[in-house]
Amino acid sequence: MAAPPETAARVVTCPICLDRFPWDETEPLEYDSREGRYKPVEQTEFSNPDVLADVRRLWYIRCPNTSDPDSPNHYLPVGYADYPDPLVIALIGRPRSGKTHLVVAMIRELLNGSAGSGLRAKALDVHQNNTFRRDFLDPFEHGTRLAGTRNDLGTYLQWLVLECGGVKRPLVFFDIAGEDYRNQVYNSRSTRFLVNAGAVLFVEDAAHVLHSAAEQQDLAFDGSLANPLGANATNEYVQEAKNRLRGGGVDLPCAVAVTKSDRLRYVSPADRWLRHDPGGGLSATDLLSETRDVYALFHGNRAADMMELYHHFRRCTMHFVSATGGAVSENTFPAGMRPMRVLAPLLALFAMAGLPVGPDAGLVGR
Ligand SMILES: Nc1nc2c(ncn2[C@@H]2O[C@H](COP(=O)(O)OP(=O)(O)O)[C@@H](O)[C@H]2O)c(=O)[nH]1
Ligand SMILES: [Mg+2]
Ligand SMILES: [Zn+2]
Repeated sequence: MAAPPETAARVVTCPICLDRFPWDETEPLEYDSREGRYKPVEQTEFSNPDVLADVRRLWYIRCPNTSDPDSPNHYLPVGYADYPDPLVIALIGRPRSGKTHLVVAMIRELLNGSAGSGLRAKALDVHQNNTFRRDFLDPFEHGTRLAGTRNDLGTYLQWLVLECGGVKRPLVFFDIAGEDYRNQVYNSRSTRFLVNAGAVLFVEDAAHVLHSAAEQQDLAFDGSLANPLGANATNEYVQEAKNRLRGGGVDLPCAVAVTKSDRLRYVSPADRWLRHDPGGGLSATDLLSETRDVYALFHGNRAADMMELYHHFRRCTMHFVSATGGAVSENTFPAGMRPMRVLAPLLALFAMAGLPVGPDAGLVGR
């Protein structure tokens, strides 16, 4: 009998180091939590395919990482090979703008079946998911302020498989210590993922937008600035990250989240949007009017870099959100975490990335 024709191995891109290599899982590894390291899998042959599928969920391969041999070892879940290439979602924003709280609130809703939106997600990287649960989800459930981001490896925060309208699409979320954008050599390891981003989520702090405008006005009154009226609230983190996106990123789906909007909950029109319940659905018309209101807030507060995002990206939506629903006191959120509208920017990004999130999907961000 003739041997089956050799099929060329699928070439994949490592989301961490961006190496491209032919997929090969003939020598899988699994994570040993007692020893804290990845070890060769002892048994890889199973007569029952269901058993194989079950144990295989826990397998990894080591990224061959030939283009940057100095970078630390890192591992990819073998589930990579079962799906199309993942959509890499990159969070961008100044330090302490609320990126980590926001992305954790978003992932939490995706994992919990995101009430009414018809989206479901499960973790693809079981070991990373355990770490994520311990470091982020559990504290979030307990109303504890999340620790600041440290990410020396430049690895992803979560790797999920999203199920949406009969389509399965893997998602990889990258959070970042905002400081990493700056004061580092160009193409630094921890921000390399930006080059491979398939969707970008810019995060800005509501209070920062208002305060910096107030400060500019103070300066204008005491006359200490030569050209106070020309002063703009710049966001160098946004500028620098944008420069790292492939081709400037103009074709990437872009959502801008004004987070900590709980601080605007008595301010019109943010108050209305925070209470807005789209019933899990997605309305391109509503998204456009919310975008207009956020844009007006940026404009009124001279947040020029944030406004410019709308013009830079071909498809862009803007949103009022709150990850926690209220302010922190003594490192805890006494009323518990009550995220507001955190899923809206994600749904918009999914729509702009071509996922079938609803009949309006093709119109979002235009
Ligand atoms: N009021 C309010 N505070 C928030 C919210 N999200 C985050 N914070 C606070 O902002 C601080 C910075 O948040 P973090 O997510 O670590 O910001 P990152 O540095 O951009 O990741 C945290 O200590 C929280 O206390 C929110 O939705 N509302
Ligand atoms: Mg952070
Ligand atoms: Zn790699």
